Amino acid sequence: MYKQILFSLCAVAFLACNRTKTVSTEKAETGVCPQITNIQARCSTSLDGEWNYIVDIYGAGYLDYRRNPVSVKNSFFRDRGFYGHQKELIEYDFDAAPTLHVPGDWNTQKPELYYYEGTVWYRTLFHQKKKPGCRYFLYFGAVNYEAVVGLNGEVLGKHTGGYTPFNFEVTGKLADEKNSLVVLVDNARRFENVPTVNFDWWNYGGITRSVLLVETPETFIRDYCVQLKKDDPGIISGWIQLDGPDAEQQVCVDIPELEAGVQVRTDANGYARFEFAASPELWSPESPKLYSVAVSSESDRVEDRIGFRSIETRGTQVLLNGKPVILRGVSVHEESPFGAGGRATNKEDAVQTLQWAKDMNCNFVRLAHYPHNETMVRTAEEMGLMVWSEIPVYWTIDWKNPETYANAENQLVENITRDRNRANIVIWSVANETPVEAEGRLEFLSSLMGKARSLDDTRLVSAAMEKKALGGGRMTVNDPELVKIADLISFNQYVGWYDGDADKCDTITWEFDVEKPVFISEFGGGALAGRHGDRTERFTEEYLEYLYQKNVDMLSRIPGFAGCSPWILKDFRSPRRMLPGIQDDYNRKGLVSEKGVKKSAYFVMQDWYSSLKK
Ligand code: GCB
Repeated sequence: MYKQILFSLCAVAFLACNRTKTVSTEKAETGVCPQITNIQARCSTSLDGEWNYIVDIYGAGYLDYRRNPVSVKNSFFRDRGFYGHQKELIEYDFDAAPTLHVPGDWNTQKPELYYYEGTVWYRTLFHQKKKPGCRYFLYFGAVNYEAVVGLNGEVLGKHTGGYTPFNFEVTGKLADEKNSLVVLVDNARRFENVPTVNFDWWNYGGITRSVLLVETPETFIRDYCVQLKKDDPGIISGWIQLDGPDAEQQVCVDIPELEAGVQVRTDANGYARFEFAASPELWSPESPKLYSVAVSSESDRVEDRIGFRSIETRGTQVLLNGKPVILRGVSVHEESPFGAGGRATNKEDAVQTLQWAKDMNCNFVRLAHYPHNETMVRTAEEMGLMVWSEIPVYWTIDWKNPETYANAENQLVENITRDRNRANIVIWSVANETPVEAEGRLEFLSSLMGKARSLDDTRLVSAAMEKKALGGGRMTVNDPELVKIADLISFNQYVGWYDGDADKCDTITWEFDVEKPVFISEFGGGALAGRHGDRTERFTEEYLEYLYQKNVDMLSRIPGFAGCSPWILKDFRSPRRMLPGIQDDYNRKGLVSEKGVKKSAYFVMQDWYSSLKK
């Protein structure tokens, strides 16, 4: 469907970034320009707030009655509105339409949209005083799942993938007075998408993260990488990428607190590598030290807070800053911790969620099953939590479809581009519980791992795999080929829930024929907070507590055990979970309920992690 509208609506739109012959190379087929990193440090105007919306189940805003695409001027991108032009036949009006808050999902803002999946038009109006010599970009933190973006009646392009940022250049497209920004959002699930049609979380639709109008100089610092050099903790190294006509410039990196820095010259592509000697205090969960880092060019300057650390494996150990560390983790979905549910969007959401993890004695969170918002990652970094960062290659992906691969890889690239300067990210994960026997899967996943490493060879790369019974109570990971290329033997196991009862844990011995750290990326079971009974009765707190005790005993016996991230910190919405009176659209595997009540199993983990700290 989008192909149709894009071909007809966007014919002229994809020149978005071509106003000057610059080193900016937009993805021509989508109109999206290369991602601007560290967006919160840029000069920008927030476009968050109340946006008018129109639910468009039949696609009437862009298709005619034969389902042929209408012209842009007859589509809702035009934002013409009946009440201003009552002599014309116009059957929509954004001014008179109700509003949704941006950022936010539509499902939890409007009861009538709770289960809605499909297309919704969003519109906001804004004014911007344009400064001569400046460039302007519209930046979206994330829109689930597809977004076609129009400004002042012109379609700028399309972005696919619900959890990563994207931006369009709008220099020369801003009006002097009022600007109309229209976004057509579609969260319909499709087989070829990433994730595909089947997943165990709520398909929250909408403009789920903040929208900014960003102002930059003509030539600006679009991206950079500043980190400890791999295998040399006495050197800080990285690169800078400029964007604009004045590509060759003097650029500097300066860390005043360390009295260290460097000056280099960018090449004709606006790119320069650098390295310089420095002895930073290293970032760690115990001491999450971040430094103010200034990156400047002749025409631009941007500041960041950056930490320095190393992460590697040696045999069955994970080494943080050269020392063995056990990853005391928990898995987390991006949902608000404050009862109302819906997508988590802000700092308060992040602090509350991560504080539950800290109070459980965690030093690590698995941000499942897709890239979480940047504030979440940065808050975890400030609070001393290492992060497993993941893209939504989940379950039964369309492995042999090249477009599906390109989409997955694009989400990976956008995720790494946004977060490569975050010291707390220690693992890039490319998939979760994918079927080992599926044709094309191994090529798909090994290409993704290769891509992650080509973009960033300083972190670990893995995936959440599955387990396999070998007979006689012996168990192992079921993915020998992927284990060979991953840095960890990381897999989900549900002994005591999907596989037998909790006592089964006592009967199992784990064995692995590769010497790598073993990370249990999920285990757990369901309980409704406040529901009590015998420890053999499912969905009671007693069952869950016992399951955790037995799992903890079992995990402690795993040879090469390097950590775990039980499933999951908080009960989360999922339409797969329909048991009335207990689930009611919630996956109940949280250690904390959706209302913030800690279940007794939470304290099992808290005690165990406390003992592992010593
Ligand atoms: C899993 C999935 C996770 C599910 C969980 C469950 O293995 O990775 O997304 O939510 O199991 O609750 O069944």
